[in-house]
Amino acid sequence: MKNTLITAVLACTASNAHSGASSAGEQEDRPPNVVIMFTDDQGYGDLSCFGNPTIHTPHIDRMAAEGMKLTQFYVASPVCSPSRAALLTGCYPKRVSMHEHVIFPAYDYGLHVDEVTIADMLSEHGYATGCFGKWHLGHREGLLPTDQGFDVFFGVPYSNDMSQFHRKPGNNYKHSLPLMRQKDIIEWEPDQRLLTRRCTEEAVAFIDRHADEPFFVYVPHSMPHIPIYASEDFEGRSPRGLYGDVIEEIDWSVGELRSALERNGVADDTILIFTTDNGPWLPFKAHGGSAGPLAGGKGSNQEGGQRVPFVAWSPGRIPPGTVCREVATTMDLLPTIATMTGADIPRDRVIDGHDITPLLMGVPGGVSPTEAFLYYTARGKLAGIRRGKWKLLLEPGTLFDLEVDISEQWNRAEQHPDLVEELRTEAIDLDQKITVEARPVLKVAEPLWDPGHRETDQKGP
Ligand SMILES: [Ca+2]
Repeated sequence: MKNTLITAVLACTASNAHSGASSAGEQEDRPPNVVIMFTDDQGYGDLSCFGNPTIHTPHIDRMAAEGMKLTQFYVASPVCSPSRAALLTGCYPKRVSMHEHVIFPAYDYGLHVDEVTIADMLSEHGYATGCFGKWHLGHREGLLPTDQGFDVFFGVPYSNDMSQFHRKPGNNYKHSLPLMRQKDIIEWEPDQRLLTRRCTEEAVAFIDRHADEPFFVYVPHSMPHIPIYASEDFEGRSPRGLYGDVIEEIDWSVGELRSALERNGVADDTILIFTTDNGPWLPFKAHGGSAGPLAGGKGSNQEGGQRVPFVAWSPGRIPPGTVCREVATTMDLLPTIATMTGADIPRDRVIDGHDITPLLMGVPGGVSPTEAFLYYTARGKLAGIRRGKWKLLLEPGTLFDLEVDISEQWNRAEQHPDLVEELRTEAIDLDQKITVEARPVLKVAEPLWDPGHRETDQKGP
């Protein structure tokens, strides 16, 4: 059965595979820098290189033209915190007990400090590490980026809506949005029009400071999560409206990071990745994004909730102008980065992700190492499984051929009852194993700041 499914998976398209192989086997003195841009709630259809007709993203398009697009790339949850936990640990959110929805300001837990993040792994390997943007994996003592392998943190600890959109008359909601540098709050309710620009400038300055050593730069922009804001330079530019302006400013951010790499002469020593944490937030209509041809959005286990745009660029490593149609996930990034940098992957624990270096290098005939991918709801309940081209959602028991039917329109369950039962059993078995093996979160009793602080502070825009 497995062989049948593997052969059913389409092979990678690698039109220039030879050019990517040149440095793959060479041991350079310096391991490559890693830059990951991880936007918030951006849809599969929100980049021009992924088909958007009105949003203009020339910098990301150029990354794709000179690098690789992955068209079947998944995040491990349709919401923020679990998705971020999976990216940074290479594990299903449930394995690290971060699966039960997102972290709110009053929550007393976060990703356990004993987990090995990509930042921990690269820090151990001699990298300078910085996080510039939205964290959202816990914000009490011991849970912040500087506790999880990052030398530097500049940004917001949780979502940008977790003060103004939750503070309504009569609901007693007192939490504010802090802007932080390391563990210090430098502003309450920062001007959100400037968040993308300021995080970009901090990341660029970090690259300038650390260009002489290997570095890991993680840029989880808080945009385009609602409430959306663009700076004056971008507001009113896009025919798509403010949402388009926000994406175009994020695209500018990609260009700034790339310029910093080139200015410092390290572009050829860097792997630059652009992707997003979950699908678009559709109820917000024009202020939410588009999943393009995919059904559903943020919070959904339809493809629009978890399949996201992915572009990787690394001159001399990743073959230019290529498209990989294999299944891959954010959980694959930790083991892949370990391979590409020579860092030690954690061996004392289970990691769910797989090394996709051969896919990114465009090795001809490369196939996905993911035999089965589990879908979980926003609240962490097992929702379904993808194996090969087939996707089963346990409730309501729909079966889709995702390579023929990307929009999940034609339920094939009645034609394939045996396959439905086989996939259901496999999903439940895999989930039970993860449940039994799950590692704990870290609970911290004392908050770092008084949640009611903001009442005397400045208002946001
Ligand atoms: Ca998100």
